[in-house]
Amino acid sequence: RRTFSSARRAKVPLNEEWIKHATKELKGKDPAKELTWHTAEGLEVKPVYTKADTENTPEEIPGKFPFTRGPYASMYTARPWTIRQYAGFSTVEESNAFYRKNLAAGQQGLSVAFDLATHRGYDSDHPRVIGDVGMAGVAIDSVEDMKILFDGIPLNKMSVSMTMNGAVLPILSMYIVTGIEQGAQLKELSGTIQNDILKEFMVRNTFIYPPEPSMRIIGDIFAFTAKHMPKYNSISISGYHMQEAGADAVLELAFTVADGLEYVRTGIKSGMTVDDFAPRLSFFWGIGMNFYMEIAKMRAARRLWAHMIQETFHPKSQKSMMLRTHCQTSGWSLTEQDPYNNIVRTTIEAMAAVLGGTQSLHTNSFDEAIGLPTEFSARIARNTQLILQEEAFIPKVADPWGGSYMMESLTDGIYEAAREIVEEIENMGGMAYAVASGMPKLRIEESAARRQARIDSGQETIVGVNKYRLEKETEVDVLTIDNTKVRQEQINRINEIKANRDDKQAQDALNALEESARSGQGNLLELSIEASKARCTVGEISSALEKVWGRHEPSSRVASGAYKSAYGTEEEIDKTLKLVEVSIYTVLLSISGLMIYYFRNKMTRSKLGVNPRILVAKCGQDGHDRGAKVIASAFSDFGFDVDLSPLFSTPEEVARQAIDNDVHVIGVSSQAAGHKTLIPALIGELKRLGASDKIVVVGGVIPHKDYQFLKDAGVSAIFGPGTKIPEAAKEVVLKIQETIHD
Ligand code: 3CP
Repeated sequence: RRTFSSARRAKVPLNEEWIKHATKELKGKDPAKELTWHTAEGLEVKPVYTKADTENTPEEIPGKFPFTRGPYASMYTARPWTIRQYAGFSTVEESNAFYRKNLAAGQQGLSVAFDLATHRGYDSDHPRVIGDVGMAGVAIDSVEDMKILFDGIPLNKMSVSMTMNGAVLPILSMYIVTGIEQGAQLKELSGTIQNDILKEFMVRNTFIYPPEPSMRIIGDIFAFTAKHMPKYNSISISGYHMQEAGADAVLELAFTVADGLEYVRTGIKSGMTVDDFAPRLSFFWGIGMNFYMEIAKMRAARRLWAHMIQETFHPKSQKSMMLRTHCQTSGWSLTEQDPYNNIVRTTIEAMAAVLGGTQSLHTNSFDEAIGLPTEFSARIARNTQLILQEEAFIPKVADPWGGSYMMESLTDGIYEAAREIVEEIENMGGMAYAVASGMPKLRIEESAARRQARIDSGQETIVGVNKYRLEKETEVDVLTIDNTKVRQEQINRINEIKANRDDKQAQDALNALEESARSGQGNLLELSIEASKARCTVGEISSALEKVWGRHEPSSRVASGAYKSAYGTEEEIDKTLKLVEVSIYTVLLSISGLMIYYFRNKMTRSKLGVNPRILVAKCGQDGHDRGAKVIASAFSDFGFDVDLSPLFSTPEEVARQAIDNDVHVIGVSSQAAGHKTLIPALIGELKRLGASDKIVVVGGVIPHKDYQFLKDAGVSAIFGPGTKIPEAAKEVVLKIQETIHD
């Protein structure tokens, strides 16, 4: 059982008079005991709040330090949040058409999603990215691609956000060169680059280089944009991905603020004062289904950031302490089952983001747990925001929750709990040290496993998944991408660019980058701009630096014990484990009779040894590993021997690991739409190596229409989102038994 410090307990006891009334209503039961709720963060939420709860709450107004009530005084009453939908579809031509259509239909800012090959600094012709090109976003190889992406979209007027971290230098420089070649001035370019590498090492995994040189890149970007691009937000310090990876609200807030403090130190180290660049730091939160907590988190975040910056760096400008943020509704909260429910979920989450005072918002499409969004689902997602903005009169009041007994108490509670963790990290020496120690990653993984156990055990309800499940699910359309075609088109364009550029100019620019990486001299963004002008590709710019710094190799650990401890009592988990045995018994008994069961079971044990072995694998450049980590953790709690494949393995490498580790099962987790290319390649390689007896099961975001394709390719079982892990474990054990008998 977890224990929390006193910061998470309610400060003021329940109102005495209310207790009397409630006790009567509950027919004598103690309402404090019966009705007090503990959130996933361990925060105590009372059934009622009264004036006594806010006695110590200071009087605050929006637009004034510490900005709890919002960064701007007038907030949405003067200017509503920016409707900024995150999108990118395979090719630059399709993405450009989509952006233009959406802007015409009411979207107000752009947000570019890149494919995973681009994120990891590979050109589309690289052999490691065969299954990734154009799958989860747009493929960009050179400035020529970027120019088509923004064709007809004037970059001196439109603010553009780009989610890019690993390959931030080539991508940001290509955007800048596109702006220049469109005729814009640098000082006119407005938008945001994600550029948040620390959280990549913790959760999102699209890093390229090791931490130290990665932080130098950030310092160089801060310095360049502070000097030349005053309207540009140089970073989007992101908690979103932590929440997606399983962090609760307190962890998300604390780790993000701690990341922010580390970035401020990075900027100061590269020669600036805090006021030179801190006003252009921006934030990014994930907004899940815990409505009150999410609003309180956003209010507490602004207060915590303002206090920490003031106390640590003593800025002169108020703007240096003002937290502005983008929000995205939670992708993880979307369900594959009864998917139209996701429209409702997204609306609730969008309301929390808005009532929490976001500056910019992406609302998810309802079909994102099944596949890539269609034009129809994207329209509903955008209209959700338009309706909140233009029909519901929500923007008419700044911070409407201000003064609520409950909301102010919850804001204080989250502030204190998060501040404790921020201070713990600062005392370790800051987030760079904490990340190197693995502490934040492990805490997030434990939190993810605990949350999954709360859901699997029914402590948390998900309508249509663990309660009120439909007997028959409706099929919904999802977008299909012909990855082979996209890849070939990209390769043709790379060849054309290389054939037509001045090779010496390109080589000189790459040499200058390599030299700067080696010597530590010069500004890497400035040099990347020269390389992009010379038509060097994303892959070339990335490898010029990789030659000096190498590629970062992540290590994988399994957070065992967390699933089991949150599932319930030891007895319950033992019951689940027994269930596995009983179910094997029942199935085998019914098909083959007692003797055969006895025989099989004995045989299985002697062949399996003590524990079944599974390799939990990610293939290709898909670094979304929450699912893989939760499965690894839970299966290990169920008694499996679990190996985790290194991230970014090719199908061939996964096959080799499975043979070397002598596993019975390979469980591939796929979140980035690469399954139709990567899984058949894995099974083909197993066959080639004479290891066809290895069972392949797949989990993650797999559209139903692809199930048969995967089964025909040799996949034994597919576990979609919402599968209860004990049931998956049961099925996997059965599959192992079957194979061994066959
Ligand atoms: C705003 N302004 C106002 C008011 N409100 N002026 C007067 N009164 C008001 N009430 C002004 C601001 O000062 C600003 O001008 C301008 O209007 C725009 O407002 P803003 O608040 O800066 O809004 P915006 O430009 O939309 O910028 C929002 C932030 C930015 C700051 C958060 O960083 C941003 O857009 N971030 C988006 C990040 C993003 O899209 N990420 C996608 C992640 P000045 O500029 O002149 O001051 S997608 C990841 C998905 C998962 C994955 O990774 O795979």
